[in-house]
Amino acid sequence: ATAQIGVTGLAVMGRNLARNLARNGFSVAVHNRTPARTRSLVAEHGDEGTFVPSESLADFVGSLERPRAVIVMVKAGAPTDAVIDELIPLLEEGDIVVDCGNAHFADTRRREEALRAHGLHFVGTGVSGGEEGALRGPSIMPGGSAESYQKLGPIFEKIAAQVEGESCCRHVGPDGAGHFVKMVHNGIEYADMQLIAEAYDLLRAGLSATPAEIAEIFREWNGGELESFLIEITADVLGHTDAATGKAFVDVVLDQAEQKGTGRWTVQSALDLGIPITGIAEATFARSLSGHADQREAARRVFPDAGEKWQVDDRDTFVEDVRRALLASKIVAYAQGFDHIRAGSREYDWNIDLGGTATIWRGGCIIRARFLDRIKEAYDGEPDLSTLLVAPWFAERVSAGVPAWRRVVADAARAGVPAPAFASSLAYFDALRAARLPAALIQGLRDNFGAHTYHRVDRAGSFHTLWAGDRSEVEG
Ligand code: NBP
Repeated sequence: ATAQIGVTGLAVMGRNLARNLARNGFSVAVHNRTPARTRSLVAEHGDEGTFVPSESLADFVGSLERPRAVIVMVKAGAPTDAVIDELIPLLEEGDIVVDCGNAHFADTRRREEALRAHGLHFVGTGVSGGEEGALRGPSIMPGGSAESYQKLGPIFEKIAAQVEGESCCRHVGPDGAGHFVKMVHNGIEYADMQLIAEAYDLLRAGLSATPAEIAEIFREWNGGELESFLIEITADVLGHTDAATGKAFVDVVLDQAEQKGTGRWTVQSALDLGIPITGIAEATFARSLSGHADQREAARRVFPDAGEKWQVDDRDTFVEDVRRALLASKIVAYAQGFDHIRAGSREYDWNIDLGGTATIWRGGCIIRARFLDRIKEAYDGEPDLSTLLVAPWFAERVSAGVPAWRRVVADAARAGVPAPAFASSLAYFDALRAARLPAALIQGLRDNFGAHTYHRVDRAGSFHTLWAGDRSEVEG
């Protein structure tokens, strides 16, 4: 046995992860169901490090040092279960199975429990950054036992992206914690992209600007507080010209956003936990809406555009307003995402370090951004922070942005430009800070039709009004 770690599943992600391990000096056992992939990896990249190829799973397992660490990088779902079932009889107590696929955290919890019964560690690990990340340094979110992390930590922390000398990998928490955090990461990515798309749409409508002109605005924004990978590539995509037609690339792409389902998972989980992640939900629904071409066509016919042109008065003020509204809405989306992680951590006893999570996302992943440093500072400074919105750095930006935020949302509504994530983030902010919410009326209605009772502001206890009787109040 000579290999320190193994990878089974050598499609694009597994192949690149194995290469990353080898390039970092780790000896890597490699295996794939179809051996041709294993052979081509070794033939094309064998000189990058030490690969120990095997054509059977038994030989692969036999080539690993104990305790064995096997990374499974196959299609999520049934293929992952099939590979795990094949591995179990080949492994021995204390060995570690790492699932780096995009698994749902509930599946990870189930698998962890099943493998624990066999004396094996199961480590559901979120890996973000796509193909390039897997090869050059992804953001890595490992769950599973602390014991398994003793073996995996030094390896994963080395192959992960590094930002200012700090690794974008750290142990997230037990069983499904890693995949849960990866799921919320993807949800935040949905919100971030929707907000960027709305900002672009508003700039385009309000300024009658071309995509190339808007690319310039994003390039400028990337030099400031909004600096992030997504803002950077937005400038790139908006500035791109379609070779076939000579038109702006963004104008020749069908305007129907697709999804693989992690946004939906995030929203479903948030509903279960009772956490209002309105930004992520709006973003997920906005993608769904864009795909309903028939309904859009029907609505367009019945409610045609009035044809009035929207032209903002002052270009620079408007651009700055949109920037501030984008930053404030983005802060809301991250605040909600971190609330969701905290709720999951409490529900499943994961004890997740929120500031540490922000550190993992500073590099390697799609939502890498300058302001993640501020999130880390906020939670490190006050681990029980009630919401990121009230942490000083964020509170300042939100307060300073409120007038702009209101103008942008109002302008969008007047001009008929849909800005669901901007509007809903502002509504969330206003609801959080409201002295009184109309929830009191909802409680009254519930008591009226269903005797569901209510609490009073002036006395402890539950109460019910005899709505159909003499309207006197009784203890509920
Ligand atoms: P795929 O998701 O396309 O899966 C292909 C791999 O699964 C091949 O190695 C294939 O073997 C293997 N496989 C299948 Br399918 N069924 C199998 C079975 N029953 N037994 C054994 N092996 C089986 O690969 P990918 O695109 O590299 O993605 C791998 C994982 O990483 C997925 O979970 C994916 O969701 C995730 N992912 C993450 C990111 C990211 O940015 N984090 C990006 C892309 C993918 P074969 O060669 O014999 O058919």
